[in-house]
Amino acid sequence: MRKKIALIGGGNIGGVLAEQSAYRELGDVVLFDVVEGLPQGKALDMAEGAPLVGSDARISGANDYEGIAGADVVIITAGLARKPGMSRDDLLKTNLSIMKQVAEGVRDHAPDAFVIVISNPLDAMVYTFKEVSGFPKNRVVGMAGILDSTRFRSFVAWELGVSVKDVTAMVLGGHGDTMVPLVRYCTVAGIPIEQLIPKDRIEAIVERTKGAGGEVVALLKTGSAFVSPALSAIEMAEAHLRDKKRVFACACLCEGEYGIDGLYVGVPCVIGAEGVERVIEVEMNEAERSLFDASVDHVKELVAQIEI
Ligand code: TXD
Repeated sequence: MRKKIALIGGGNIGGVLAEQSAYRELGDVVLFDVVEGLPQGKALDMAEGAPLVGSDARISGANDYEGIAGADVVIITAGLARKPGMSRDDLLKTNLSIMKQVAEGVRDHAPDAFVIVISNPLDAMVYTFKEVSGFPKNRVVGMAGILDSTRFRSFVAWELGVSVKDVTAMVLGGHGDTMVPLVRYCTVAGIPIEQLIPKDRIEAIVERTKGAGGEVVALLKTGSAFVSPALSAIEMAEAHLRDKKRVFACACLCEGEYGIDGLYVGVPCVIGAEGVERVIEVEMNEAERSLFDASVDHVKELVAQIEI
């Protein structure tokens, strides 16, 4: 019996999520959107391509929440994406009302699901979903740090001309301009990058990582990055579905960890069959901790604007 994966939002990221979920046979896929025909059309197109990748996963589209009934995993991209010149925070008001509606739909039709929130502003949206749905914190997580860490890894690999597979990195804090790429924890096959890359180039890579989302938005002009965000969420979903105990930077509800009480913030965590199985507290030096605390303060300010 295949698992059921519901994708709430059938747009740019939702389409890649559906394709990757189905073609990797992570489970049967239901693509949900409010636009009539959009999820059904995308699902039918992907289903017709399945013989070419040998996938027997069922793919369908829905405009009613009944279609997601009993989903084991829910990934949420419902909401507006940035346009050039916009910050992620500019999306708060519009996406907040959407997220409340989505949280009620998921609560009522997929009450046992593991939920990955992608919509921006991420730290506020995942908090909103948790508050409205009432789901336990291990079953509600935000996708952000894994994407930011992946971007950091790519930039380091390109700088050194090495395989992306051999670069590990961690970006913590809020998913915005205050995010914290932890240089000391970035290695190439265990070798700290401070032994391999000059300081000024590391600083340039850190800044590019923090601005990477905006760099793509400026180029696309009509939307934001969608392949790398989708692939990041797929890693998280697969870690849960296959109980892989992967360690990722994700937006997790911190209740005491890092001295944070009751906020979703990007921290290292272990994802397995139970969802977010634990948060890992890493040591930070004074400079790193100061940047992390400033990022947490920004998340606090953002969440303070939310009226549930
Ligand atoms: O790292 C991250 N977390 C970010 C997240 C990385 C990139 C993109 N980030 C955010 O994801 C972005 O700022 C948006 O808030 C979401 C989705 O981005 P995407 O590029 O997929 O946006 P689209 O293509 O506009 O798709 C959004 C879909 C669209 O088809 C709408 O019709 C649908 O959401 N939508 C809804 N679906 C269900 N229910 C409701 N109420 C609804 N409203 C809109």
